[in-house]
Amino acid sequence: MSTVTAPPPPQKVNRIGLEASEYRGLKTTLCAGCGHNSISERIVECFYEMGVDPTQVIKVSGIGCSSKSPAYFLNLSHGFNAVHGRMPSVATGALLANHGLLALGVTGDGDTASIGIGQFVHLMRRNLPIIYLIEDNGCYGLTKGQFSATADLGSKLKSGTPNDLPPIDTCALAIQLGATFVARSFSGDKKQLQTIIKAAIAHNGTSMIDVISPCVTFNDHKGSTKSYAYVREHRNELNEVDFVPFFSEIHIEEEFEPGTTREVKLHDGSTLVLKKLEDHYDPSDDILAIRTLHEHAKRGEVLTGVFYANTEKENFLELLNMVDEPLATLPDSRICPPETALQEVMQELR
Ligand SMILES: Cc1ncc(C[n+]2csc(CCOP(=O)(O)OP(=O)(O)O)c2C)c(N)n1
Ligand code: SF4
Ligand SMILES: [Mg+2]
Repeated sequence: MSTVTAPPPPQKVNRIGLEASEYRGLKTTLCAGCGHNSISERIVECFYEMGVDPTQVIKVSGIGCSSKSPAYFLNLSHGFNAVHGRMPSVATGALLANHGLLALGVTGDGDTASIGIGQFVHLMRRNLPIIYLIEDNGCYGLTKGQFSATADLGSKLKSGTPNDLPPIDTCALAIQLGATFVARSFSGDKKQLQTIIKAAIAHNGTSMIDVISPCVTFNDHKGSTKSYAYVREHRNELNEVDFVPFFSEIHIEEEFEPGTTREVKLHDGSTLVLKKLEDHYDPSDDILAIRTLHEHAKRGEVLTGVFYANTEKENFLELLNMVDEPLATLPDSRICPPETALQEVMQELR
C-alpha cells in the first residue's frame, strides 16, 4: 500500500511574495520584558505588512541596548552599527550614496539626546528621508542605568537618587528644527506603535518617533517616570491613529464616520487617519504642536500620538538636486570628470 504525504500547508505571503519569517533577525539577547524587544516585533510586522523589500532597507544605529536591536529584525537588510551618538552622519552618507534605500535608524535616548545631540539636531533640520526611532527608557541601559537627558526632573534612580535636571523633549526639538513627521508612542501599545511605524514608512522626509520603552532592569521601579506602571497611569492620547495603505481596498469614507477624523495623505498614496483630536488640534501647525507638548509635560502626562505632519516640504536629497540614479550605481566615467573637463574649468578661471 503506498502512503501519500500531505503537502505542507501554504505559507502566508505579503504583496511582494515574502513570508513574515523573511523579516525577522537573530534571537534577542536583551533582557526579557525590555521594551526594545516589543519595538523589534512591531518593526518586523510593519515591514512585512507594508510589503517593503528588505534587501532595499538600511538599518543604522549607534551604541546601547537599543542600538543593538537592529540585529533582531530584518536579517536581509543592510546594516551599520555606528559609534555612540554618530548614527546620523553615517545614515546621511549612506543615503547620499544610495537614495534608493529605505533608511531605518534605531537609537536610544542616551545615543540621541546625550552624547548624540549635536548630530541629532542637524539631522532634524535637514529633513533627510529616514525613520529615526528612539527607544526611550530615560537611562543608559547598557551601562547600568545612569540618567540620560530625557529623564524627567525628579524621576528617581533605583537607589532613590532624584534627577535634578530638566529633560530634553526630543519631539518638541524635532518639530522646532524641521522634522516633518513627529510622533510619540509606547512600546506597550501594539496598535498605536504599528500605525505610526507604517505611516513613517510611507512618509517622505524625517520621521522622528520617540517610543517610551521601559528598561525593566534599571528603570522600572516606583519613582521612575519611564516605568511601565507610570506610563500606563499617566498616558494621554492626543489622537487615535489609523493607517490605510495605498494598496488596500478599504475606502476611508466607508470606514469612519464623516467629520470625526482628520486625514493626512502620505507620499506613496497611503492615508493616515487621526481620530478624536483634542479641540481643533491641527497636526500641520508646528507652534501648536510644541505648545501642546509643553502643556502636557507640565502636567506630568505622557502624551502620545502624531503631533506634527508636513507632507509638503522637500527632503534633504531633493534639496541637493541630485541625479536620479543612486551615486553608488554610476560608473566611474560619470563620477570622475575627465581631464578635459578640469582643463575647461581652469580655462574659465584664467
Ligand atoms: C564615545 C562613547 N562614550 C560612552 C560610551 C559608553 N556607553 C555605551 S552605551 C551608553 C549609553 C546608552 O544609552 P542609550 O542610548 O539610552 O541606550 P539604552 O542602552 O538605554 O537602550 C554609553 C554611555 C561609549 N560606548 N562610547
Ligand atoms: S538593561 Fe534595560 S535597556 Fe538593556 S536590555 Fe536590559 S532591560 Fe533593556
Ligand atoms: Mg536609554
